[in-house]
Amino acid sequence: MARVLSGIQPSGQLTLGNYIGAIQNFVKLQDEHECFYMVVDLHAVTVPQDPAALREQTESVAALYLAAGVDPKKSAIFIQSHVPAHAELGWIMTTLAYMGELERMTQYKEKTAGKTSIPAGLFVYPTLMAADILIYNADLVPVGDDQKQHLELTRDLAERFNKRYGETFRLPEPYMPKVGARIMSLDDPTKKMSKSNPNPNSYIALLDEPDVIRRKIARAVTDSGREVKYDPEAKAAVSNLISIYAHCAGVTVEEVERRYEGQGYGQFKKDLAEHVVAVLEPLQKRYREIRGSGELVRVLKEGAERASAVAERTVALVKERMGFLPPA
Ligand code: AQP
Repeated sequence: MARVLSGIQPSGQLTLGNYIGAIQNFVKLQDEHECFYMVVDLHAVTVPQDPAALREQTESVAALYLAAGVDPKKSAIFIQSHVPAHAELGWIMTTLAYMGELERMTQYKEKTAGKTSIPAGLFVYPTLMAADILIYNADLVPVGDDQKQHLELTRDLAERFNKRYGETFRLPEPYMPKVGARIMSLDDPTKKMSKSNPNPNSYIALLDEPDVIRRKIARAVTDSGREVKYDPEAKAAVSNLISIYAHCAGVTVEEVERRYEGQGYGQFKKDLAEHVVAVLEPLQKRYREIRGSGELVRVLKEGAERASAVAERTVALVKERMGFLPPA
């Protein structure tokens, strides 16, 4: 069975971008693959986090996985820092990477633009991500388009290791949605929807109340003209809303265009809000039930045990291949 690995940072409230770009595929893949889904808290601290908020968000992300339909009987759900082998292989990957290739990472450039004090963790983030994936010898990584470059680096590091020390790692492939691999901000369609954006009107949080969702969509920027037409170049804002609609209503982009032919943006936006609410309301209900039960503690413990068994084996092999002296 092919193996799948992915994770999300507990660096804020999860957004519809995280859901469409990643979590929907987590659920889709778990029936026919061996899946490992983690909450990547070690990545979140590459920028400063308030300790109480980090604890709350870490639990919240794990509960959202369950609420969205990730099934702990099929998938290992765990917290990255509960499997210390990630940090150990992360260091080893850092020693394989070159400064130049890390400096080329778009996400690093975006997150550090205009800053003078840049945390070193932000710079080496992709080497820890490479370790996260390679430690499970994952075949597939469900991610949004923004993570594709990091995945390419992961493949390069795996190949470098294999060449130097002998065949050890499988080369992972990205698994992305065809439409909506990059959901854009509601207030600026040139930026991706991001949970750490300081403007909450730029994203729909998975836990936003229905009325908040309706208000945010009503306010979302559109393009000039009034045609509901998918054209990411000329009509970036409306195309983004069409992608969201298509995902939430479970229809194609062409079907969305057909439904709103000659109707303008008003009705389209109203219906879009209702489709988003219809997806998120039941998810929120399940989320509240999960948070109110003791289920999460058990799921995360079992998930970490399953993940550790695989991760520790990989790290032991890597260290042996590299010539680390084993403990007596
Ligand atoms: N806007 C998006 N469209 C499609 N996919 C997205 N993802 C994130 N935003 C979008 C996918 O969600 C997964 C988790 O991402 P992450 O939390 O590890 O980091 P990120 O990509 O940096 O996500 P955010 O929301 O933008 O977080 P912050 O603001 O903390 O940096 C990944 O698979 C990502 O592709």
